Amino acid sequence: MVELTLGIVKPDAVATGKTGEILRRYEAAGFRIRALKMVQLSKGDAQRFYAVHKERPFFSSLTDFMSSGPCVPVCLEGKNAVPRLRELMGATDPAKADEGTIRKDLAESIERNAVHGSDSPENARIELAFFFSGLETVS
Ligand code: FUP
Repeated sequence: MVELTLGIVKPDAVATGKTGEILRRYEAAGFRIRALKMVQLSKGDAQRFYAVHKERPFFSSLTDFMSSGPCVPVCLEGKNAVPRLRELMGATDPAKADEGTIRKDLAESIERNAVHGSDSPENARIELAFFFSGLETVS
């Protein structure tokens, strides 16, 4: 099934000049880019985006990091896009990620882990709406 998902090139990867390489990998894996921008989240934006983690011990540090510099949210289209993007990203902790995944090759740590990808089609819809209006998404 062709579906949409949200990828984010996170602030660590933008700051270290890996945006182009990550976008290249999305396209090389067969995803079509349907929307793209660069934004800097406020602390409050990051808290809203990661609200599901608000009780976790890493919430404060995670939301500081996510608001520390610009990030690049991307709307990606493809067959089974949600699970396929998760595969391409690798495990949350880059030390545990499979060879050849974005996080294995390009991420620094479990927190500064280079990319985000929605974990379900329902969350993809919510997260895409967080970053993009209908007008910003091409068909
Ligand atoms: P993922 O879906 O792989 O991005 O991972 P989670 O939704 O479990 O976690 C969201 C983000 O919280 C991760 F990308 C990084 C951060 N995190 C930590 O900083 N420490 C942890 O122990 C777990 C997650």
